Amino acid sequence: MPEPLVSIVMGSDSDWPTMSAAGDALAEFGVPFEADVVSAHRMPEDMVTFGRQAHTRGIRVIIAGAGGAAHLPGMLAALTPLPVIGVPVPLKYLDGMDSLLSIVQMPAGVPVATVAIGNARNAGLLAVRMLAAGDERLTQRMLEFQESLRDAAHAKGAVVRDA
Ligand code: RP5
Repeated sequence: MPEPLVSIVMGSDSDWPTMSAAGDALAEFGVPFEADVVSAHRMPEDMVTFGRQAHTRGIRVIIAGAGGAAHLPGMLAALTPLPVIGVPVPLKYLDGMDSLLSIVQMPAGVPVATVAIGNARNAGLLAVRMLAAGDERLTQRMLEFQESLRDAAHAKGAVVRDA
């Protein structure tokens, strides 16, 4: 098994139905990843250890998802030199707005690249783009993927035009 380049972490296993889409996107591009629960509130010491060590293990990008008082992405951004992509996980109440605002409003100097509420697929694709900078093979695959999006949009346009 190749060593993981991306780490997908989340506050609870209940976040996995949302977060698994990030893993699916990485798998589509052949990017090795790991996935685990690292709760900022329930296992803070483990979170600190993970955040401090991730870059020493060869991880290049962290994708962190959490719901509600979603402190995990921001705390990890404070601990690691790696880019952190935050995924606001929608819960039963507030439609994920609480998660979004918890993740997106970071102070200057501690960035978290925040994707839309529940959009873990975009987190995976953004991680691929980060890794593609400096990787010609991955850049080519991303260009092909973007072409497929364009072709699909054209095909939908044709359905509308012919209606
Ligand atoms: C957050 O609390 C987790 O990220 C999860 O979204 C939420 C609920 O967790 P569980 O009670 O389902 O474990 O920290």
